[in-house]
This record gives sequence, C-alpha cells and structure tokens, in this order.
Amino acid sequence: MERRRVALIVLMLASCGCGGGDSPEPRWQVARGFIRDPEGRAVILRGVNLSSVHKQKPYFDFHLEADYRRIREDWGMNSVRFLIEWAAVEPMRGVYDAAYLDEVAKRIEWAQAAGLWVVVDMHQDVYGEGFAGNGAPRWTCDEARYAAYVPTTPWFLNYTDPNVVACYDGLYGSAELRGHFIEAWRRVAARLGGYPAVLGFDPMNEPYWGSAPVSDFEAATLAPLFAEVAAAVRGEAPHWLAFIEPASSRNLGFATSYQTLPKDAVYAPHSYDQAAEGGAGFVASKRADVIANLAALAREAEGLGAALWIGEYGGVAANPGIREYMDAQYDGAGAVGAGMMYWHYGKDGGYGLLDATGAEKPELVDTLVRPYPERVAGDAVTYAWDEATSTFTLTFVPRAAGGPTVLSVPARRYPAGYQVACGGCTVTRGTGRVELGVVAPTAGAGSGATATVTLTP
Ligand code: IDC
Repeated sequence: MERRRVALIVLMLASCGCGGGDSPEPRWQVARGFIRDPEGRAVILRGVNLSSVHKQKPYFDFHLEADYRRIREDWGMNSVRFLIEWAAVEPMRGVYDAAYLDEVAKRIEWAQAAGLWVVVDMHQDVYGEGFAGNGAPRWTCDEARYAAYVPTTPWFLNYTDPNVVACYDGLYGSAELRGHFIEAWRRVAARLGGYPAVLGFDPMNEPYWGSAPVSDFEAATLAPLFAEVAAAVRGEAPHWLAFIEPASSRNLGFATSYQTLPKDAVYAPHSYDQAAEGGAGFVASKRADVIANLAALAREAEGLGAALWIGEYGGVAANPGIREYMDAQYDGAGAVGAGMMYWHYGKDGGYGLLDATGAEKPELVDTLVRPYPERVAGDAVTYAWDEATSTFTLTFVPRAAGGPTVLSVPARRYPAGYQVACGGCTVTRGTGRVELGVVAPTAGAGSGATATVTLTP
C-alpha cells in the first residue's frame, strides 16, 4: 500500500513536465543553495516545531486539526517540524509500535489537509528515556548508567554527566544499536513515505559527541551514520530531502566538521543566543552576533552544497528583549534567504507561542507572523521586514521557473490592504498570499542582475 502510494506520487511528479531552470528532474531537490520544488522555484520553509508532550508518553501534544489550519491560515506559515521519538517507534528491542506510527500518520494527514509541509525530526535531548531526557529507548544502554546518573539544571548541563556520555559512546560504537536506529528510521519512512506533505527527515536532533573529539565528530561519526540512515529512508521514500543537523557543539560556536552531506541535503542547524538560553534574556547588543552567526551558517551550507534551514530558534516571551531577539533571527535568516522553524507551538509560560490559557503571546506572535517568500522563481533570495513602516522587501536573481513567485502575506499585518511594487509584474492576490509573474531585474547586469519586490501598506 505505502509503496504503491510512493510509486503514484513519483509517477505524478514525473509526468507533470514542470522542471524549471537547469533542474532536469521534476521533483523536490536541493540545487543552487535552496530547496527546489518540482517547478524549479526556491522554497523557503517558515513554520513551527510541534513538541512538548511529543517527547514523552503518549508522545503527542494538544494539537488538533484546527491547530494545523491556524499555523497556515492565521500565521501564514507553510511548514512544521514534527517531533518523533525513537523510544516511541521501538519501545522494546526489535518491537515496533505500529499504533504510534498510525497516530503520527493521522497528524501528517491534518498537516497535509491544512497545506503544510512536514519535516520529521527524530528528536532527542540528553540521550533518552533512561535519563531525564528523551529519544533513545531505555533498553539501549546499561541500567547501571541510569542508576548512577545525578540530574542537574538547566537541562542541557546533563549532557556532561559521565553516564550520559557513556550511553552516547555506546550507541555510536555499537553496530547493533546503530542498526536498530537505522531500522527505526526505515520503518518511519515506510509508514509516512506516501504522504506528499512530508518533505524530508531530520535524522537526529542536536547530536551529542559523547567522549569523541568535537573537532571531527561530525565528519568521523555522524556523516557515516546519517549516510546509512539516508540510504535506508530513501529505500522507502526516495524523494525525501535530508535535513542534516550539525552536532550540538554548533550551538556553542564550533564550526562544522562535515565534509560532505547526502544528496539533496538541507543543512539544519539551530539558532539560539547562549545567554538567552541560559535564562538571562536577550541583550540588544547581541543582535549583530545572531545575524553574523546565521551568515556563518549560510557559508557552511554553501560549502556543503546544501540549502540552509534553521530547525529551531525561539525564546521565553516573558524574558527581557524577546522582541529584539526574534527580530534579529528574522533579519539574519532573511539576509541569507534561510527558512526557520520557531521553537515551539506550545501552551506554557516558556517558549510556547500560547500562554497556559491558550491565548497568543503578542511578544512572540507579533514578531513571527510576517510576510516571507514561500516560492521564488530565482536564486540568491533575500528578504527583510521593516516593522516601523510595515515594509517587506524581497530581492532575488530571477530565473525561469515553472510557476509564479509566491509570498505569504498574513492578513493581520496589513489590515487595510497592501501595495505591491514589482516593476509592473502580474500580481494575483489570494487570501494570505500573493502570486507574482515574471519580475524583471532592476539592478546589476548580466546573469547576476537582481529584482526587487516590495509590499507596503
Ligand atoms: C526544551 C524544552 C524544555 C525541555 C528541554 C529538555 O523547551 O521544556 O525541558 O527541551 O527536553 C534545544 C532542544 C529542544 C529544547 C530547546 C529549548 O533541541 O529540545 O526544548 N532547545 O531549550 N536546543 C536548544 C534549545
């Protein structure tokens, strides 16, 4: 059944004859620094993480079908990073929970019906369920390690516990355990590969290096592991893009040691300010650092021939500087044309977009619900938003594609409507979005000439 569905999609994509630019294969892929849709357009994924109870039994949070619609329709976002857990997929050694994957599939259907793209993230924090963390099933490490573990706060300091370190070493060093991890992924791909909404897989959240040297952990350990995961996943879902994270050392400022990534890879780091993560709030003077780090991540992605997508960024609404923090993230991502996923769509007093009563937190939602380019017929995409004048600017190098440039324009940002300036291009307005025909370049010359589009009230 699943294989038949996959075959059908492949057939549909192959017969649409809609390859754009110099991308001969009419399918989703990564080319010239961006995810490309079958029409050859650059795709920017902007969305939210679905997390919280996803990390522990019963492994799903409050989100119902209406929540998926809200992400698309109220917030104008086009995607979700959907957390799953190895412990839920394979709770006992070699025993796979089909009912869990059915529940995941039900939610993928909701996302799909709402018009959202899904990246499936095999999440983990602090190794797994044997510690206070999530991810690996308990049976993957020695009970004595869990018994000897002394938890501390904040949560991420637990990574340095010698028992946690030993479990990571055990996982990476054991062909048998790696095989279980890969097989768990294969089963996820087999169950979900038939849903066109699923764009790809994020093999492991913020991988920790254990006792290995940070300097080449990615190149020496993660790259070969993820290559095997990619091969197993693509045996079931050949079209899935690989959203590959650097080790969590990247959050501490260590440049990546990856030399190569699988084909059709999206480099998928996270963007957090360390002091803000430590609970101190965000100091406005750190804005330049956030933007510079996103630029450095873009250079790493470029060196790897990958697209760039920030799988997590986010902050605690009540902490000082939250608006400036989220502004810096939007501006830094826009300057390099990256997609980004807010951490997280939850109801809480922390990172959640909603407070405990379910009301939107304006400090967050105001800075997240903004126009952005969803599909761009071109290369070298950048975008920016000026809050003071409610002006959105898109720049890119136009290139023939099989479809229009599409901007998400959340209605709440322009309650009295908006003007589009695109040098006289065809403008087709829809609810919450606008489609643009061919936009002529207005600056520079030759193949690098850039076009600019602006939205104003
Ligand atoms: C955090 C949750 C928090 C939870 C903790 C440990 O917000 O409630 O106690 O995980 O499970 C990450 C991780 C992501 C974190 C997030 C925010 O990938 O799981 O969620 N974060 O701290 N890396 C940097 C920040």
